[in-house]
Amino acid sequence: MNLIEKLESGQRLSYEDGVALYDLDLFTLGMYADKIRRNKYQNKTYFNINRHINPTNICKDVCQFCAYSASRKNPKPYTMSHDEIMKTVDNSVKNGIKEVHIVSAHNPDSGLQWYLDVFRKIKEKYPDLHVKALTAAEIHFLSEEYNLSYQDIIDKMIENGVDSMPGGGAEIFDEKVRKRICGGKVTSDQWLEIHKLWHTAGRQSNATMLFGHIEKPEHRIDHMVRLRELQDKSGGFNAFIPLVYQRENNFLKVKNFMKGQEILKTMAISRLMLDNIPHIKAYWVTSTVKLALLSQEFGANDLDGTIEKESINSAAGAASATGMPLQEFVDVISNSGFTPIERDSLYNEVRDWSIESKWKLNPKT
Ligand code: V47
Repeated sequence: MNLIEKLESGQRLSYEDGVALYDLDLFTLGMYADKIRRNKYQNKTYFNINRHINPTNICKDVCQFCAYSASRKNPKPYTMSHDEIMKTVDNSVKNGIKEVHIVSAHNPDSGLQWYLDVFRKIKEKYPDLHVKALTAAEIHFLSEEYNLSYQDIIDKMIENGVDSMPGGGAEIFDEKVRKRICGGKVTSDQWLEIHKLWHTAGRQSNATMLFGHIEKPEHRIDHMVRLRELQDKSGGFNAFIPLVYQRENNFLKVKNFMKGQEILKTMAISRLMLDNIPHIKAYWVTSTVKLALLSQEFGANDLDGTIEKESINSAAGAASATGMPLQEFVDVISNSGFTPIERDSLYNEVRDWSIESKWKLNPKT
């Protein structure tokens, strides 16, 4: 069976097929990715009302792509107090957030208990607020600092109110590329092992991929195949999030920025390769809002959320420092021809905002 026949029949694609997909033209890829997306979700695009909190930028690791951690590129170290974090959560809850997404640098001074206490405080005050916290990279860091197993840290996270794990820290699994861009932090096998343990505990998580730096298309496909293999066994990944590399204020010297076409191709190929991960998220923070909206026609069915404030990607040039107001978020999805569906953090549908918006504009209808 040739590649087009496989795409027509929906047969699982091999690593070699995945690499060959990059030789197809964008519209062919888009057509097949869109077909799958529409079969599963029709015209719906999911988003949630969330808040990102990045409590500290002091980091023991030096990832070459990172502009967020305090270093000679960003000489402004900070650590938020629990009071500051709680005030932020209080304000955001008043603004209607349903999820708080807490990820940080690997700060040896903060301490495991510091994290656990803040998760517990949030959960005690707001039992219905979904806490998505700690990347596999942070779990690995904490396990080394405190000489605890991954399982110990995971048990403590669950005891203290963490509901799900974000997908950060995956970067690119290929060991040679990984060594160059973030040698010294969690390895690919360890990242996958931590998510496997999390899924075995009955919990769900996401998976990211950082692309558009020094990696090649075959590394992206290898990354997707490794995730697909784990998902076959553990089944706990909700969403795959291809993160477009932002090139400002960091140590990686990347001359050629990816073209929009390559970003859309990667979005479509993610949908085609990852037949067992339900949601493909176009993270507007790194792709730009315009490309995220276009990605809806190239396999993506989720646009993350309103965010309110974001520090990691905005430090490297993304226009996400202040999030996006809810009405604007809903409007851009509607105006691009899709139906904005608010979801909870585990992808249960909460509200159809196209109806809500119409009602707001004309309360009598
Ligand atoms: O892990 C760091 C990435 C990630 C850069 O799980 C960069 O729902 C681009 O993981 N250019 C953090 N990316 C963000 C993240 C995430 C975001 C949204 C949703 C979810 C989810 C997870 O940001 C890091 C790293 O891979 N990152 N520097 C940069 N220069």
